[in-house]
Amino acid sequence: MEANWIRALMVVGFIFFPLLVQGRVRHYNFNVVMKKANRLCATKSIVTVNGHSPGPTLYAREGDTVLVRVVNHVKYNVSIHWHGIRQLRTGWADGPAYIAQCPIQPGQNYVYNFTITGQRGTLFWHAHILWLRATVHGAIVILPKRGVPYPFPKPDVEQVVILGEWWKSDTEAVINEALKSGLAPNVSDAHTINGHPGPISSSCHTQDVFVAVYEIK
Ligand SMILES: [Cu+2]
Repeated sequence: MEANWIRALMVVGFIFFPLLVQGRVRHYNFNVVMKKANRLCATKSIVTVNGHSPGPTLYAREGDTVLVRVVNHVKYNVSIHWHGIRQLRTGWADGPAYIAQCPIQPGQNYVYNFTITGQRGTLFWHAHILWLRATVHGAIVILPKRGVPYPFPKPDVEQVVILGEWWKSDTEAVINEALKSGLAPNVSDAHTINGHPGPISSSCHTQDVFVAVYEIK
């Protein structure tokens, strides 16, 4: 009778202990697609992840494994770098094109597979080829393991803030021109908060303004 108990406990332990130690697997789909964007009284097509710039925020806990399937639907070669993530024995998931991997060609896909070990906080991901990072970027929020607090009081609200830049012209044209001439690339037309320049010159488009919605409990 007692042996059965021990056996049952061992079975439960074998199932749940690895879950506690290793964490969950988090799946994300990144569809790299073109999208029309209106900013600073001008419209242009930009490269995005899932039609948004900044793209989706990744959420994971320390110890989790992150799987991101990137499908390339644009005419450019693409790769994504997980900025600040320690790639322990997963160098092929780091992202720099022609260094850690061959870029993902148009019509192709690639699954980034890495485990987050020994780090927490907010990092970011971005394209790591050409100048696609101008619009292909987003945040990675790494929460502590369940039951482990941050070393500061729990905030009332949390908001991801990504600072970027906006060029009215196509960013690939900007970098190509600079490489051809040998001169510095044209400076951007505006800085952005979460992809929005703000109503700086005039407010042609509602997309110029970033609006944060808070629910304070
Ligand atoms: Cu980076």
